[in-house]
Amino acid sequence: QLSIDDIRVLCDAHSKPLELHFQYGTAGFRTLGNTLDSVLFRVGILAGLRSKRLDGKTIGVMVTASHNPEADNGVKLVDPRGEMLEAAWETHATVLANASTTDDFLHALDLFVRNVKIDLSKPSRVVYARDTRPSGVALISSLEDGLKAIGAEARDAGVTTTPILHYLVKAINTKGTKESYGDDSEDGYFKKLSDSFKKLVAGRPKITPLVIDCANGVGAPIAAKLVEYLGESIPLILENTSITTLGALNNACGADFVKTMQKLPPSLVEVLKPGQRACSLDGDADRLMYYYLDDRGYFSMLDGDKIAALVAAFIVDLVKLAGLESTIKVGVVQTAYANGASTRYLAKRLPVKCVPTGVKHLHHAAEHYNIGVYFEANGHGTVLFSPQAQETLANHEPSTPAQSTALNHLVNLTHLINQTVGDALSDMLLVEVVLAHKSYTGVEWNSLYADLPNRLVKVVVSDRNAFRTEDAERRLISPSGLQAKIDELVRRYDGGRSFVRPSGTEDVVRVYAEAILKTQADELAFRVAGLVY
Ligand code: 16G
Ligand code: ZN
Repeated sequence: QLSIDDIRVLCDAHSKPLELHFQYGTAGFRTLGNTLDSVLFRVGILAGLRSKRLDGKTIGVMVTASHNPEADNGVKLVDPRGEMLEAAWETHATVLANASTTDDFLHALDLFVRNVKIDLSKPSRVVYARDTRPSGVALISSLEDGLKAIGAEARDAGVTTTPILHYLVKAINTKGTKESYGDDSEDGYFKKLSDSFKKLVAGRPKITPLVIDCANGVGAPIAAKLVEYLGESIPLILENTSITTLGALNNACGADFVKTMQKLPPSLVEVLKPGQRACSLDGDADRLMYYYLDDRGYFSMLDGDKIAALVAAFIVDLVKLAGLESTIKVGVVQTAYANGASTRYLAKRLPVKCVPTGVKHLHHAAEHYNIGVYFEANGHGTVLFSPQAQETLANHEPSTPAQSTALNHLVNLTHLINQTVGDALSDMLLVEVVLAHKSYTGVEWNSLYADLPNRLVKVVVSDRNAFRTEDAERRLISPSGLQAKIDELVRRYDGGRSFVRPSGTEDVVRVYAEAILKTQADELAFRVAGLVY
């Protein structure tokens, strides 16, 4: 039973800084790590209540700020099926985080418990983890106080990646059922990935060494463990593994650096050889960027769009080969940031849908297909197999050896892919499987289509909320008249496309433009930015 006195005492010890306002946004709560003590305590209570509301199912809590600078930190909740927190609770989280005093908080809590009809006598279970950020240690202990205050049964998953935490949540909640997602341990995760990977590349030519930029984050120790499980099946060279060097995390390395700078992390200049593949993880290992140096040493980047193109085309082919073309429909989900050339490439092969930015939008749209492939250009993405698709794969009787092989590959892909959320390490192995099957080097993969030159700029405006969009953020509905002016500009550029949207994570408006020529894409972006400003 809930003891208000216990909560009060602990809450007093985690008081909210008066001047700060917190918001549960697309990436949970995220701001400077040393301001988040009260938020973590309250999130502990909220996670316990969410579990009670869902009849004692296990809820996940991840402490991370992903690709952000080292001083930032954040926290997000994971629902029982391993998915992002239900949207309505994002609002509850924001309200509770902003109650200014202990009394206000207890009052808000009481109101919330009654409104949402939470039966406090139900059990509550929470599993939590953090990335390698120095502020994480203290934040975890604030979280633990919150879990203690609500009487939750707590399980510490230690220092691990965001996708492993999502995996654990799903594995715990499906344990002992026929939907079992795997053993609910890191070991279970590594075994699941490495066993399916080995089956998928069996009989293929030896894979050439792959360099992994671990962003000096949690991907480093986790990739090091994965290496042990993968054995000889793929040679991995781990770089940027300094997780205890202050200031190193995401600094001039990692997936976000590569995507925004469109260049090699300086730390890899001496490491990467012409022709060799490399990839970068971000600070919590849920984003992935590939790249290589060509024979002349020029850098080429293979982003989330290129991964989507590679993977979707491979899966479509396997479904055909397995004789399941008419029963299993494959589709792709992208955002407005997807390079126009990738959309054209994909749309020739399968249905493509565009949704607003943010993993929850992509994930939900992908659930509408039998097999849904979703990737953001920034490298976050995964593939979802619907329950019916998995059932079909399990029960289909192949009529030829070729069908049987394709069917096996598809089944193994359902194990290799972390279907709960984008997972850089799982996605990396997926890419390696496709490259091995196609006998592609980075060059051949890159030539599936040529990226249209593009430019992203951010504009500081007095009120970003004045910018409202429609059509999956591709058009503005306000400020009035602005979209017509953008259209008028875009018409003057060969292959021109541009859109403006308010950021969900920073107090800015983002302008994206692409055109046939690099100079034109730059010019279009800056002229549209001029309209916005
Ligand atoms: C968040 C989103 C990411 C999106 C980014 C856009 C999740 C887990 N993360 O990091 O998917 O690409 O925001 O940021 O949903 P922006 O709104 O500032 O452009
Ligand atoms: Zn991340």
